[in-house]
Amino acid sequence: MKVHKVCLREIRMRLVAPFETSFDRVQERRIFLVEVEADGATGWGEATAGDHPYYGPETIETAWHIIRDFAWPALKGRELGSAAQVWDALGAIRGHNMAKGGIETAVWDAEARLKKTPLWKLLGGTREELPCGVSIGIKSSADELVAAVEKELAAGYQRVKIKIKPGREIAECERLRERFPRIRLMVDANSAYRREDFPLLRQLERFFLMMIEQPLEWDDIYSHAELQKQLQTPICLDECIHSLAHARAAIEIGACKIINMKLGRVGGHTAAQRIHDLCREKGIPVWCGGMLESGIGRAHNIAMSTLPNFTLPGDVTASKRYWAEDVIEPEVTVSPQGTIRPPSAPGIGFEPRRELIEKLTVRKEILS
Ligand code: OSB
Ligand code: MG
Repeated sequence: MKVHKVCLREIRMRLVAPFETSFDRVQERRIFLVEVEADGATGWGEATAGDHPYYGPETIETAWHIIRDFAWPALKGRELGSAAQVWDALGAIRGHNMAKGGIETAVWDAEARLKKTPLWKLLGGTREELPCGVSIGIKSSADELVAAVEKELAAGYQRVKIKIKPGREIAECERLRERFPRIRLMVDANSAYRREDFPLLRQLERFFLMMIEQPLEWDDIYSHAELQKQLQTPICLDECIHSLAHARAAIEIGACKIINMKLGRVGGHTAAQRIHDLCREKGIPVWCGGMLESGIGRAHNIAMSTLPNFTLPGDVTASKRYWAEDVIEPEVTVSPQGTIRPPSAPGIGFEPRRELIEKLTVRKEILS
């Protein structure tokens, strides 16, 4: 297989409601889509970088530069046995996993379409019904938070994650536990706490959280191991895990008991499979995180989540939770039991809506 042509494209999509984390509040999402042509088939991927380097180091601008000036030259004219070789073909490029993931996942989609098979099967997926959770952004009041949780539970979602930041976490968890004593509840701090906050984080133990996601700094695996020693509640790492080596280090020193997998943060399906396999061997469950993706990224998340060790509910939800109109056909839907069934159509299993995508495009560049 050879990649003949790449189309880089930025689209703008407005979220149905603003999404707030400890580092950001977004309503207008800039989305970077990558389309490849390989042996006559078309494949789509999403590079999940955004406006700013406040989640991880990349932005749309850096990802565009890396794909155009380094990833594409590394792939151009190269005979690939399979999409599984793209990750290693890009091996000279250090970091920039969202850029790599954008193009790598697109090649996987193209290969699955060439083989007329669903991508999830090509990846070795086995799970036919995926449990879904929701990620609820920071709200302006506790009443609003309670109402948001109520709505998601009524829709069937199987676990609730709330975003926290220092100062309101205890009161919010208290309020939610009073109202919903038995739900599967977890928190995500997006690195908002420091070593001085260990006593505060220990107070979260009484809420019986499923896990505390990424409490400490994005590059500080070691301090998470120190914190985990003081906690019964499992720590789940998100921002800290950019590679197989990070995952191994985190597991071996006891920095986490669970890993959040994101295709962008780890660099695509091959990197995710390798981390998945290591976690499986070590008895560490994984789940699929989200980056407010369009339907393209969502479809790839679904495919990845069919791997056997994705045993916990992911942040993969219905298109309509985020978008009035998604860029794929059909949209992603969730059953009343809070599950998603992987599609049976070839490739990512959803068709990109070209006309809509064209209409939403603010910039485009073709590489050939
Ligand atoms: O930390 O998981 C995160 C969104 C943007 C950046 C980081 C995160 C998130 C989410 C949203 O939690 C998950 C989703 O897409 O539903
Ligand atoms: Mg997170």
